[in-house]
Amino acid sequence: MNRVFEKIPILFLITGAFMSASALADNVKVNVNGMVCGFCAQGITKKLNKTEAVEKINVDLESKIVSFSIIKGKSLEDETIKKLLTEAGYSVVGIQREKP
Ligand SMILES: [Cu+2]
Repeated sequence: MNRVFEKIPILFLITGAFMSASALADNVKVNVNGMVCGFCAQGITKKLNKTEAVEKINVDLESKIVSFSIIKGKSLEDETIKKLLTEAGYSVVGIQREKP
């Protein structure tokens, strides 16, 4: 069970490297405390998907980073990200955005 989730970040890193050249959306990295297992990762992914503003969500439990891209033409404020994750029971340590 755990092994599957360990491989997911690597897959996303590889596909992400190919896609970042063409995508123009913001890439967001959120440092989150409190994520401990695959269920946390699933829950957070679901929460973010509900906003319908993000894609390519990746949860890296080891580095405690949730990363995703903002869909072109949509936006998601830092405050909203913080609120969503805090409501889910996690604490946001920091948010970084980078334009490709
Ligand atoms: Cu968990």
